[in-house]
Amino acid sequence: MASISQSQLRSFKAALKEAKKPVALAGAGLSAASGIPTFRGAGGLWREHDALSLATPEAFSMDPSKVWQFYHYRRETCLRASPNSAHRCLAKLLSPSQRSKYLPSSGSLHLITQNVDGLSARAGTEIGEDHVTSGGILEMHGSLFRTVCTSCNDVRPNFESPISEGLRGTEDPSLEYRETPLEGLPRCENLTRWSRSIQPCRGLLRPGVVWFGESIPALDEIYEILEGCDLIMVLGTSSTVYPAAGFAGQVKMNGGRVAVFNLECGPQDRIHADWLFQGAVEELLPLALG
Ligand code: BJW
Ligand code: ZN
Repeated sequence: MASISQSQLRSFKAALKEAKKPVALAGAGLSAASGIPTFRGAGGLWREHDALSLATPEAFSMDPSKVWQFYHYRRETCLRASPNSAHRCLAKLLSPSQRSKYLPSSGSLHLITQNVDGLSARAGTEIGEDHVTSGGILEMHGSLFRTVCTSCNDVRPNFESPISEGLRGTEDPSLEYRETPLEGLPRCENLTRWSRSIQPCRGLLRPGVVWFGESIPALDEIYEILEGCDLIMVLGTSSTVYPAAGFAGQVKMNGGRVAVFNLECGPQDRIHADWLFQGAVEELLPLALG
């Protein structure tokens, strides 16, 4: 059970209640209690592979079968998982009908999540279209439940289980790895004109996530959200992956305050934190919101 100083708790709550532009930045630790493995902790391995070594465009072009089986396994895990108490707390802060208990009456929260698991949205808050003005959830590293066609660039939501027939059954890592032939991997259904007929594109799909070395599509929007942010809650992230790892420092530099909630706080956290709540976020956040 997390132990938490009552005076720290009171001062954080008071600051949140006065925050003009609060932001929450979430990482894998937010979903750990839902059974979703983090990247850098125990569980950051899939079969014998470091999860991070599969999260690159190079890994996908070298071995699309392996990378798709890794993402198929994660999609299936997430589809079976449920949001935890930390997701539900954030959903209350995001909800127009409940947020006034925790935020100033005119205030709204922006949740910038690095997670691709869709659990924050499933906790009750829709992913907004206009994040900058209305608050809401921004999935900065994309989503497991979106695909992008490598031929025609079509982007669409996809919650199919399994995502393709060729991947059916491969989500069980205790079974021996068998390569899925390219034609059995997820293929694009986008209708495309081929000379006189209209047919599905059939290009190879990729997961709609942001891999290392790729740009963050919503970065301008994020910087707009961070501008004028006077309180950022940093929740369950190792703060080792940029640009997200720089957000707390940026808020601090602009005169804002930083509250860190993490099982194991790292050096980045200690530099910036005005409040350092060490423990499980699914226990700490309900205490902090009371
Ligand atoms: C709990 C808990 C509980 C556990 N309660 N806590 C500047 C300097 C150096 C390098 C770069 C730089 N700018 C960009 C780069 C390159 C690169 C980068 O940052 N590399 C670093 C390794 C140094 N960044 C990029 O390439 C980004 N693109 C970019 O910046 O484009 C422009 C550019 C490109 C190249 C050069 C320069 C500029 C893109 C980054 C994309 C990251 N993608 C991934 C995969 C997404 C898809 C997928 O899920 O498969 O995103 S990698 C992975 O890391 C994933 C995560 O979102 C991300 C962050 O991980 P997170 O969430 O912090 O998880 P963990 O596991 O690290 O930590 C868990 C934490 O939870 C721990 O602290 C635990 O203690 C805690 N915890 N249980 C509370 N119950
Ligand atoms: Zn296509």
